[in-house]
Amino acid sequence: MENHVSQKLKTSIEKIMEVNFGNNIKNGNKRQVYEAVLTATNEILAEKRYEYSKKVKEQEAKQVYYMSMEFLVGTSLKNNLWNLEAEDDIKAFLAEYGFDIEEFYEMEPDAGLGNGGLGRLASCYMDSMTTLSYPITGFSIRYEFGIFKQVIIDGWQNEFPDSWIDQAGYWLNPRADEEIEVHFFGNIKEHWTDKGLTTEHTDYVSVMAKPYDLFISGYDTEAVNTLRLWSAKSTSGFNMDLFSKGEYVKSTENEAIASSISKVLYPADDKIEGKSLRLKQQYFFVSASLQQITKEHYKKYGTFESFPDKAVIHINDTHPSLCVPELMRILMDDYGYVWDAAWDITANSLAYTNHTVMSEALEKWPIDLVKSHLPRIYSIIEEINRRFCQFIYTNHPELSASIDKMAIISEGMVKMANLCIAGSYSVNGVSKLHSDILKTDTFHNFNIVYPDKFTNVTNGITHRRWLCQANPLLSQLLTEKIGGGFKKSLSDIEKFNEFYYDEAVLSRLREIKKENKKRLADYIAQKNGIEVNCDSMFDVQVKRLHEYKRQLLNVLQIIDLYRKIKFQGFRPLPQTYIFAAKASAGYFMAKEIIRLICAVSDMVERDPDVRDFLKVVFIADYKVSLAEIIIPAADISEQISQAGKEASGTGNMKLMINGAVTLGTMDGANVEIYEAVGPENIFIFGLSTQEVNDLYHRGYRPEDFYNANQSIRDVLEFIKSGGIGGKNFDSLYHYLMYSDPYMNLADFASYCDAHRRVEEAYRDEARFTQMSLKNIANAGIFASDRSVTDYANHIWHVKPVQ
Ligand code: Z15
Repeated sequence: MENHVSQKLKTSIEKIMEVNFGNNIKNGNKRQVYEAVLTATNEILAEKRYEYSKKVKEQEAKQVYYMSMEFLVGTSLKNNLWNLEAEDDIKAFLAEYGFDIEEFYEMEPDAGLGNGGLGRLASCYMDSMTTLSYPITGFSIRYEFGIFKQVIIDGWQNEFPDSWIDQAGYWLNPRADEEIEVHFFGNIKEHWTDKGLTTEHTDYVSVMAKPYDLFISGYDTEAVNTLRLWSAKSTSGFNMDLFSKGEYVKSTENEAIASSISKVLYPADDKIEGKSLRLKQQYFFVSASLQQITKEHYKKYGTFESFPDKAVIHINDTHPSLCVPELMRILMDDYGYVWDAAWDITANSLAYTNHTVMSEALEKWPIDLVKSHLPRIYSIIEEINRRFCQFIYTNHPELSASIDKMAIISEGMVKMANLCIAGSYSVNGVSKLHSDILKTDTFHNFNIVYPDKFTNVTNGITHRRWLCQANPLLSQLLTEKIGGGFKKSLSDIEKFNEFYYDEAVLSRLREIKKENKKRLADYIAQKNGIEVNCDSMFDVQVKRLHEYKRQLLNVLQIIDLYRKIKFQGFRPLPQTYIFAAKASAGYFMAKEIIRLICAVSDMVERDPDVRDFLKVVFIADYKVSLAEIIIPAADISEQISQAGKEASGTGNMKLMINGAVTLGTMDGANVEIYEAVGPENIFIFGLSTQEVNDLYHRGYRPEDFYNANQSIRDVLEFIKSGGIGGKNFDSLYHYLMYSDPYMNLADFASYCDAHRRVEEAYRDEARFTQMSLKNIANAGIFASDRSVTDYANHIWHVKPVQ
């Protein structure tokens, strides 16, 4: 039975072909029909959005405003059609005219408005909130260029601009009627009025923020939410005087400076970039968003007393931390509230998620930078800091010695995490382990002062994209065996455990994995020119390239394996190692690791003694749409970060739900995967967080592990001697021997041993498929539907709007 939405879509596609192109589908070219399909789908969502937002308004429902510098949206066409339950109909409809919907899917570029886990999490949460009919608005920047395109030349990563809007701009709905002005630089003047001492911001530079709304669909719901992306432009267009004088370049300078704010996403994941433009980006989207939110609230309620009951502003990592002083500024300067009243409203409306404990990722800004760019904001931060320190001295004299660490301003810097903790009513980590580390270690003192603020919400993923859409064969099998209810409530997937001994189901699982491996093998053949054996075990490590994630440890094991095959007659199970990762552009060590992976790949490929047992593939340009091809094909999921460093991980969950078995350390959400599947369905190795800390405090010396282990010596000397294709990797050799900050060498032996256990398990086909089934069937708790329900009930206190 054809649904109502499909019918509407078809009519609309036909109409758009006529109106936009004076054509019809039959005679249309691919580009025209592509545009018509996207435009029609967007229109359906716009209509649904209108109906839903009316209900939200009528019910005066409390709303979530999710502030994030990143939303890693990926592609939208397939997701939207699938959510609208119109995919099959539209596919058939297009096929009637000789168009293959898969080709349209491939034409759509990823909206790569994020780096990695943090940005993708934000997008998963938008999907789940919408599916569960909660009102949420995401706020971010309409970057003209998303995360760079990665091209590998001779093993070295090169970056190219990712211009996505031409081909995917159909989803962006401009709202010129809601432009907002944001102020930078200038001076502040204080003067007395009948309201007391007031502060005026003068001589500022204005930038206009123009919103573009991207509609977020949900599955089996009336709800459609919006992701509002702000674009920067100058207030004045260009300078007509200069233009008339023939100074063409100069005449457009102001516009160029203003629009640079929304030009490009910073490509550093988990590492701070203390640049002026980055600070401007942060304030730009925070200020525009909060001005809009407060304006709407005031129009409706005429007061901000009710603000914390009607709105919660979520700060995704510290990047939007200026929400704290900006909300204070708006309440005081624009609406006349006095400090205490403004603080009461602010500190009861903001909630903060921390995503890392790595010191280089904990944001801090030089005082001078904040002061010059945002003088009014800086003066407010100073006052927040003064009162905060006063509070600590008065109420926690025992912490006086720690005041430098806890202060919002100290050592010439503004400490953004401290600002967020002081200014939010809730602070959460993203896995049980990570949230514990926040309380006992990173923010130990804050936990003494505000014990009730700290909570945990373990991350989750939307299984609709990562299972149903990415792995339709597995989704089909699940539907046959346990019914389709899991699409809306993933806890149903637990029923799949019943098929643990069902030979037919186990063999179906193997067939499905094989098909997915073939799909990936085709991609690899086409892009890398490498033939991989689909009967070999696919071992996958896909994520950003970072030292702490230890792709290097993975390569060391591979080199060890290579040497044992080549020189010691070892005959392992045939295995294919698949890597994909972007390194941030200026991160030398990360790029060296990519170069090493590529060199090992070449070396193995050229060696007839080895290549039938071992393949190594580095797939370039990892992104959401590529992840959707790689992840369903994985047998083994490598999650090998140094314990205590990966806040959660979410790739681990995507791989698990697609039947990959985790090979990992007790880090982040791996700990909870371990609890969910049991020790016999996961491969755990390496030092625990506690052991890492102990070793660190005793003094870690990588040479000790070198001296104690023959394999480590062989591998390191092999690298040093030019064994890897005659290439020079001295920098990596020295890094490992004399620094090794993430203790690769300490975990090497245990990691190699884990690999042998993996091989042994994989050789027992029946047993391995059972492990795989257990992983699928116990992935229910990692649904982002569960995560957002936790947020809604325990942090945001919001209810669905039906
Ligand atoms: C990022 O992707 C993450 C943390 C950060 O502080 C930044 Cl700046 C970017 C990741 C964590 O590394 C990862 O463990 C976690 O799963 C993800 O955020 C989502 O919480």
